[in-house]
Amino acid sequence: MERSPLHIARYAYVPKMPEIFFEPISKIKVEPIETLEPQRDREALRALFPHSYGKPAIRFVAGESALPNKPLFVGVILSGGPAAGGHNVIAGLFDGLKKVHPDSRLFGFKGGPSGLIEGKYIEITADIVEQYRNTGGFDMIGSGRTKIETPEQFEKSFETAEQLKLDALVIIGGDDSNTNAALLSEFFIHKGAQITVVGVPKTIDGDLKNEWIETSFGFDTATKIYSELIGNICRDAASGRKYWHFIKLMGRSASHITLECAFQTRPNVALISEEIEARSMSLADVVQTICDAVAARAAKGENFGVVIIPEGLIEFIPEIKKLIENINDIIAQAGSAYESLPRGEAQRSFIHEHLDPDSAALFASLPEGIQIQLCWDRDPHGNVQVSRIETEKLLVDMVRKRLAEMSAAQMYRGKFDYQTHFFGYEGRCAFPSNFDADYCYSLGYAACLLVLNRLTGYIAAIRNLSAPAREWIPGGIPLVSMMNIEHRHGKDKPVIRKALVELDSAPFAAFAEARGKWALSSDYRIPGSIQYFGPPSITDAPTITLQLEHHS
Ligand code: FBP
Repeated sequence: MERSPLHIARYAYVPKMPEIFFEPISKIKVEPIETLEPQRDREALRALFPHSYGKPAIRFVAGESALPNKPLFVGVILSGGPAAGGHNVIAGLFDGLKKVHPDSRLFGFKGGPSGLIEGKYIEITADIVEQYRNTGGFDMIGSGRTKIETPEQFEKSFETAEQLKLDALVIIGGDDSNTNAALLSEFFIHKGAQITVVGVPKTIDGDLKNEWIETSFGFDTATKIYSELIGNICRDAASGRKYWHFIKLMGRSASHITLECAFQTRPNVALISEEIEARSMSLADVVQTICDAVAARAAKGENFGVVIIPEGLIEFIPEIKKLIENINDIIAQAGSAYESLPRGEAQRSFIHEHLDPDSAALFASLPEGIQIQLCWDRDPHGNVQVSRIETEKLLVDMVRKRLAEMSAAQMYRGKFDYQTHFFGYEGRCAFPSNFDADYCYSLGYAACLLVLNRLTGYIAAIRNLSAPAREWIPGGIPLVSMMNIEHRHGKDKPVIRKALVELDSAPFAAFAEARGKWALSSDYRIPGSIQYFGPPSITDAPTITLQLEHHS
C-alpha cells in the first residue's frame, strides 16, 4: 500500500493517556469501587452466569502489583463493523503486554470470532503493530460477526485457546461481541480453564454505553466525518436553494449518531427514533412532521432544506416494529425452508403469505423495493440489516405524495425537489480523530491491565472523557452487569443492553429546545473536516453529546 503523507505523519503521533498509565506497570493496582448488578432480569442472569454475577466495578490506582514471572500469551479479536481506532486498541494492548514481560506474545484471530473457532490466527509482532499505529480500519486481522453460540463453537474456541496456551482473550466489539465475551468467560470458568476474557467497547453507533462506559470508540470519528459531509451539504442546499436533501445516517438501533450530527450542523429536521417510538408515531405522522417543515420553509420562499434520518428509524415506528418482529419470527421458524428461497420476489411472497393480517396490510402498503429489503437475511445475531433498507427513499416518496395532497388542499405552496444520501461506511475506517486515537490506545492498555489482574468477564472502561486525557479514570466493569434478556431469532437470550437516546437526558433536552429554530432558519453550522494538527481546542474536542452529558 502506498502511504499518503498524512498516513506517514500519523505513525509519529503519540497517544495521550491517563496519568496513572505513565507509572511502571508494576506500580498500578486494582481498586474495587462498588458491586454492580444488572438493571433487569437479575434472577435469570444470575442463573445463566453463576460464576460471573455480582462482581465489582474497578479502577486502576497507584500501588504495588505483583507481575507474573512469566510472559503472557493473549489472543485478540476485532468483531463486528469497523470503527476508527481498533488498531490503536491492539497497539495499546501490545505495548502493555511487552511491559509486563518482553517475551509476552499477542495473537490476532483472523476475520472476527470465526478465527477463534477455526483456529485461524497470526502472531502480531512489533513490525506489524508499527504499520498500523493511529490508522483506521480493522484490516490488520480483519473482523466478522459470527456469534459464538453452539456447544461445538464454545468447545472449538476452548481448543484453540488451549493450543496457543492463551492466558487471555481480548474481544473488541459492540454489544453482540461483548455478549460473546461474557459467555466465553463464563464457559471457561465452568471448564476450570484459567483463561481471562476481557471486552473493549467498540461501535460507531455509540449505543454501548452506560454510567461507567461514557462512549464507545469510533463514535467520535464517525460523527465528525458525517458532520463534515452534512455541513457541506447544508451549505450546498443554501447555495443552490433548490433541493431538500434526505440523509440517512448509520446507527442500527440508537439515534446517537443523528443527534450528535444535529448538534454539529443544525439541519432543518433531525428524526430521533427513540422519540418517535415514545410518542407512538405512525409512519404517516413522521412524514407529516417533515412536510410541516417543508411547508413552513416554502412559506418563507425557501424550497430547500436538510433532513437527517437514523438508519434504525423504521424499527422504532411501532407499527413497523411489529411488522419486523413478525417477519423475524417467520424467518426463524421457517429456518432453511426460507433461507433456500432465492432473494427477492420468492422471499417477499413467502413472508407476505405468513404475516398476521395487520402486518400484511402494512407490508402491502410499502413500496415493493422496501418490502424486499425487509425480507433480506438477518445478521448472525438476528438483527435486520437496516443499512440496506432505503428509508431515506421511502420517506422522500411519501413526503412527495403528502405534499401533493397538501397542495391540493391549499395547505402548501412550493416546489419540492430532492436528493437522497446515505452516510455510513464512509465514517468507519478513517484515521481516528485524536480523541479516538488516545481513547483506543488507553482502552488497549487498560485491557492489558485487566488481563494482568485476571479480571475475567470485564470490559475496559475509561471515565471522565470530556477532560484532558491525563485526567481520564481507567478501570473496568463486569460485563454481566450490562446485560438483560431479549427475544432474538425467536428465542429469549442474554445480551448486552443497547443504550438508546434517553429523552430525559441533557443532550435530548438541548436538541428539543433548539430544533424549532433550526427548522426555519438556514443558519447551518459548518464543522469542517477532522483536524489532526493544531490547537487542542480544535484537534482534541470530544463530541458535543459527551460535553452536554458531562456538564448537565
Ligand atoms: P457494530 O455494531 O458492529 O459496531 O456495527 C455498526 C454498524 O456500522 C451499523 O451502524 C450498521 O448498521 C452496521 O454496522 C452495518 O453492518 P455491516 O458492516 O455488516 O454491513
